[in-house]
Amino acid sequence: MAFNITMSPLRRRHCLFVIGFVLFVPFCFFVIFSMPDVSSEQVLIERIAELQVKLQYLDSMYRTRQEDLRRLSEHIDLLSLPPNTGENTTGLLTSTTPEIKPEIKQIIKNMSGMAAAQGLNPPVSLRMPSSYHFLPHLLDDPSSLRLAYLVSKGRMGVSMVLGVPTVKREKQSYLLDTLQNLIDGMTIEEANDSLIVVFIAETDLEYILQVAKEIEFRFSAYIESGLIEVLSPSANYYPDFDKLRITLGDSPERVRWRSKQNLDFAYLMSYSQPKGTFYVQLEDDILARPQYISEMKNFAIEKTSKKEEWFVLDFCQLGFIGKMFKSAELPWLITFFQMFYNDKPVDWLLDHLLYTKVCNYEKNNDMCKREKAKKWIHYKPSLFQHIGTHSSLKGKVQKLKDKQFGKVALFFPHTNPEANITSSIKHYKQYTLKRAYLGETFFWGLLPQPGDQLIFRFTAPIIIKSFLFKSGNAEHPSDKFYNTTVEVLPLDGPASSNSIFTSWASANLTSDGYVIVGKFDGSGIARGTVDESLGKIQSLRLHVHSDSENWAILSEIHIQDEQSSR
Ligand SMILES: *[C@@H]1O[C@H](CO)[C@@H](O)[C@H](O)[C@H]1NC(C)=O
Ligand SMILES: *[C@@H]1O[C@H](CO)[C@@H](O)[C@H](O)[C@H]1NC(C)=O
Ligand SMILES: *[C@@H]1O[C@H](CO)[C@@H](O)[C@H](O)[C@H]1NC(C)=O
Ligand SMILES: *[C@@H]1O[C@H](CO)[C@@H](O)[C@H](O)[C@H]1NC(C)=O
Ligand SMILES: *[C@@H]1O[C@H](CO)[C@@H](O)[C@H](O)[C@H]1NC(C)=O
Ligand SMILES: CC(=O)N[C@H]1CO[C@H](CO)[C@@H](O)[C@@H]1O
Repeated sequence: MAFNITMSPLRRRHCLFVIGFVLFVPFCFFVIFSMPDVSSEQVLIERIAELQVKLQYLDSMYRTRQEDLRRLSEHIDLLSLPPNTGENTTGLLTSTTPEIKPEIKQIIKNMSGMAAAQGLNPPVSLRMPSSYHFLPHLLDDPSSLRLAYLVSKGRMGVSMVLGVPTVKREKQSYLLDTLQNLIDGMTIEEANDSLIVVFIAETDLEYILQVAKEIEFRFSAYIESGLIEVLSPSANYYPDFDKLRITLGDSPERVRWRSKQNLDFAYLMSYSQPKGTFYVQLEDDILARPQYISEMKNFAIEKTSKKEEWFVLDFCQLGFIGKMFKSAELPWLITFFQMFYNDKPVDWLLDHLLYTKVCNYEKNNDMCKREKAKKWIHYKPSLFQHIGTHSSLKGKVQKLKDKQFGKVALFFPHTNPEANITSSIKHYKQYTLKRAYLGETFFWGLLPQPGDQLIFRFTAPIIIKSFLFKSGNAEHPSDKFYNTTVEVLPLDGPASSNSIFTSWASANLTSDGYVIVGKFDGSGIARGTVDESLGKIQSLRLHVHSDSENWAILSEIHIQDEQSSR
C-alpha cells in the first residue's frame, strides 16, 4: 500500500499524460475521419478547444487527489524516519529524499566534524499557510467545513455548473422563478450536461428545510434527475460577524453583508469546483435569455480555440452576475476571497485579482485596462438581467438593470373568441384587460382583493375546449394571481335537466351558478379543459379569494373554442 502512495511525482505526471493521450488521440481520429469536409476544420478546432478545457479541469481534479496523497505520504515518511542523531546524514535517505551526487558527498566528507556538514536533508518540512490562516475560526470546530444540508444525486463531470446563492429576504423571494427560468432556457441535452447548485446561505434549519421543500415541490423531476442540488453550510463556517473590522468606512451592517457574501461565494465555488468544466456565478433574482447555455458554451470554446487566455467571460454587466470561469481556475478566486473577505466587496476583489495578475504598476492606466480586457471578456448582448427590486441588504432597493440585456417578451398574444370584458381590479397605465385579451399587451392590475372578478362574457356562447391563463411575466415574476379560481357559467344552468352535468358539477358550483373548472397553481398558471357535459358557456371569470401583496399580471390569455381548435 505504502508503495502505491509514494509513487514518484514523475510517474504520477506520466500517468496523467497517458490518460490524456488515451482519451485525446482516438477522439482526434474519430473527428478527423468522421468529417471529411475541409470546412469542418473550424469544428475540429473548436472540439479540440473544448477538450483542452475539459482536460484542464480533469488535471485540476487529479491534482487535488495528488495533494491528498502527498499529505498522506509525508505523514508516513515522517513516521518511518529514524530520529535524527546527526551522526549519519545518508541514513536519512528515504524514498522521497533526493539522491546525493558523488561530488557533493566528497565535499561533505571533507567537512567532517563540522556542524555545517550535517545540514543536508533535515527531517523538516515547510508549512505553507492554508485557508485556516485566513479563517482561523474554522479550527474552533471540527465540523466547520461539514455541510449542514445537502440534497444531491452526485452529478459530476458536466460542462456547465451554475452557482445560485440565495439568502433570506425581507420581501419577495424570486428563487423559484429564477430556477424555472434557468431550466426553461435549457434544451434536454443541455439539462443533462449541466448542474444547478442552489446554495442556501443561511443557518436557520427551519428556513433551509422550507426552501428545500418548495424547490422539491416545484422541481421534483430535476431534483430526481440530479440537475438541481441544494446545500447549506454549517453555522461554524461563518466567523463572528460582530467582530469584523470596519473597513472602507462602511456601516457595520454593510461590512457584515459584503463579508458574508465573500465567504458565501468561496463556499459555493469550493463545492462546485469538482463538478464540471465551467462555472458560472449567478444570483437568485435573475432572468436568463433563452439559449443562454449554448451561447455561453460556444463563446467559451470560440475564445479558447483562438488561444485567447481568458480568465472571466462576462455575460452580464452587473456586479458578479453571469461571470464564467474555468473550474480549474476557481482556486485563485476562492483563496483571494478568503484572504480579503473582510476588506472589499466581492466584485471589487475580482477586479483586483485581475489587476494583480496583468497590470504593470509602472505603465499607465490605459495599458492596464487593455491587458485586463484581454482576460476579462465581455459578451454582448447580456444574457442575464436582474428582476428583483429588493436587494437582500435591508433597505437597499436594487434598481440596477443591465442595459445590454435588451427586451424580452413580456406577453404572448393569442386570438380569443369575441367577448365583453370587465374587471373589478383597477389596471395600471395602458395595461388593460381588454387589450391583453386582444393580444396587444399584458394586463397589469393593482393589488387584487378577495371577491375581485375578471369576467369574459362571450358575444355568442361557445363550447370551450381549453383555457390557459399565465400570470406574472419575465420582469415581474411575482405579480401573479394567487388563490384564484377559473369559473364558467353554462348557458343551460344547473337547473337544466342534464343529469350528467348535475352530478359532476354540483360539487364545484358557486352560489351564483358558476362552475369551478380550474385554479392558478404555484407557478402562476391556470390551464385546463371544460367538460363537454357543461355545454355552451356564456361567460368565464377569474375569481380572486385572497388579498395579495403584489400587483397581478396576465401575460398570456388563451381561450380555445371549437372553431379555433379545428
Ligand atoms: C551511514 O549509513 C549507511 C547506510 O545505513 C552505512 O552504509 C554507512 O556505513 C554509515 N556511515 C557511518 C559513518 O556510520
Ligand atoms: C578539503 O579541505 C581542505 C581544507 O579546507 C582543502 O584544502 C581541500 O582542497 C579540500 N579538498 C576537496 C577535495 O575539496
Ligand atoms: C445524458 O448524459 C448521460 C451521461 O453523460 C448520457 O449517457 C445520456 O445519453 C445523456 N442523455 C441525453 C438525453 O442526452
Ligand atoms: C359589456 O357588459 C357590460 C355589463 O354587462 C355592459 O354594460 C356593456 O354595455 C357591455 N358592452 C358591450 C360592448 O357589449
Ligand atoms: C383561499 O381563499 C379562501 C377564502 O378566503 C381561504 O379559505 C383559503 O385558505 C385560501 N387558500 C390559500 C391557499 O390561501
Ligand atoms: C375544479 C374542481 O374543483 N373540480 C372538482 C369538481 O368536482 C369533482 C367531484 O367532487 C372533483 O373531483 C373535482 O376536483
